[in-house]
Amino acid sequence: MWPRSPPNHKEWQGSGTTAHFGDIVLGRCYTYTQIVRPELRDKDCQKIQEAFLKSFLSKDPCDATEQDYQPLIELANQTIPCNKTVFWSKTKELAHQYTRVQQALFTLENTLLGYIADDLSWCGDSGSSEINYQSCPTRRDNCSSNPVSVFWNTVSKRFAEDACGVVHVVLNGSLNEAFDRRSTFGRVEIHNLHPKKVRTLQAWVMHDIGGVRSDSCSSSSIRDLKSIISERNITFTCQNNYRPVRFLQCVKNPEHPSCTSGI
Ligand code: C8R
Repeated sequence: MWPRSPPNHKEWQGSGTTAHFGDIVLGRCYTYTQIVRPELRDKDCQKIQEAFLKSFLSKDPCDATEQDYQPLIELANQTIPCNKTVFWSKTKELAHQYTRVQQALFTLENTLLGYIADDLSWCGDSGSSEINYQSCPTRRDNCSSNPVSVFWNTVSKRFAEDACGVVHVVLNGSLNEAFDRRSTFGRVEIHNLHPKKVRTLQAWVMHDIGGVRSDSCSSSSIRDLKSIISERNITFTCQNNYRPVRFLQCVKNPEHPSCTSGI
């Protein structure tokens, strides 16, 4: 019998912590605070790395909580100017391409915490102080309160609470439902916008070039979104294929009819 699990035993269905997790966190923190947004150069990346590790090490990876991330969130806190917040749902790449060009705009991954954690996986174990590089729980097969899901729920909530002025969302009009109540955007973010601070939510429903045009501003899923937002006393506006974002899609498909004539 093994005293604990054998070294290669996979306890969970998801992939394990990203290799070199601690170094990546530290490196991304320095890149962001020294190069991407030097106005944050005084942040303490060593402390941020330590707080990130502490948030999940020696803990049950099916029992992560919002509180686990509070010290990290406080160390990494950052003010996003009004009118500059961009949410997205099923349009991650396109939304990021847009904020890369419009550098004054911020998705969550354009903030320090989102930048550090994007595409990483992490978890620990209640019976050991080690990082689990073998496997981590998934929401689908294991438990919803896993460290990665709880992290994105917590920081998405905070990102939405902090938003002010006119805020934007990039939605995918090539899906059956451009707005999905079960997504982080539909489940967490829209319910945490503060009506006293947020005047308008502007939705941009983007259709893949050459893809199907399943959903648009006049569809039932967007009417759903409009009614949730209006009930919260926030103004809702919607545009199909918002031109500045459409131009980015056209870079890859310059000859497509929708890119050559007036789009
Ligand atoms: N947001 C949520 N999830 C995020 C994320 C982020 O910024 N960044 C990453 N990498 N992830 P989706 P959604 C991961 O279904 O559910 C914020 C998480 O593992 O296309 O509506 C952001 O502010 C998560 O499970 O979109 C944005 O506005 C998937 O990617 C929404 O929430 C979510 O991908 C997007 O969340």
